[in-house]
Amino acid sequence: MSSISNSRRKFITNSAKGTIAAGIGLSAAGSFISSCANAKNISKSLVFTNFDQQPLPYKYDALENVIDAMTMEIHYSKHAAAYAKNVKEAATAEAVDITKPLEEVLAKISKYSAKMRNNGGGHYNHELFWQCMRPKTADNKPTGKLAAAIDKTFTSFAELKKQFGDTGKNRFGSGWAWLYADANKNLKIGSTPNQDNPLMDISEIKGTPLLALDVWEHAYYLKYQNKRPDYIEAWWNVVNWDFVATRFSGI
Ligand code: MN3
Repeated sequence: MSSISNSRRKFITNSAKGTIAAGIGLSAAGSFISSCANAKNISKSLVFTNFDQQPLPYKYDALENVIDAMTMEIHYSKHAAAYAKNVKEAATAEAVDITKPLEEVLAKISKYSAKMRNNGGGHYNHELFWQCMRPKTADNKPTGKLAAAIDKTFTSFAELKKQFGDTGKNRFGSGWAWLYADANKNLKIGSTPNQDNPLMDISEIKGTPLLALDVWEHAYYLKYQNKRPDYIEAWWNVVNWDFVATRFSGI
């Protein structure tokens, strides 16, 4: 009797776990679909709800050959989650209306605290970074108007990769490499330190971010250790050029 009860209990527990796992799978699929739908609608703005961290648009192991699952999990659920939590704290302390786009705060970041600058930038940069990636595809490269603009500006996609890669490699310490559009809609490549970005009024480079690469050690150290150039070279395989093209068409 007792053993029947135990196996029944075990069955129920396992069934519950199965249901939860299936739920997570569906929810991840749903958020992936909705983020694709959102990507069609966004132009300059990323879609946030009350500065909340959005669901990752793929599973932790989806980029495994380029970014290992443990790095992705720690990066998303620890580092990026902390920026999201802390920017909301800063927003409460500094009476910021979190129903408005975070971009509006970043554009006037010189008027806010260092906590807002570091965590507002951190939150925005990571939300953009996740969407700038997708599972590895063969012959991954930009197409259409974006490809034409890249050829016009940099002479070739290979040259864009070289300049962007060098910018990421040469960022001393922690920071980001960017492909962005300046006020005249010209494509530019640049880098920012820490969690700054081209939307910020204090930034040396200014414009609309199109493609973001995190070159903080936490983004690559478990798999690549000190070899940041290897991480950057591999990263081109998972760039979501459709997302970048959508942002480019919206500026
Ligand atoms: Mn990071």
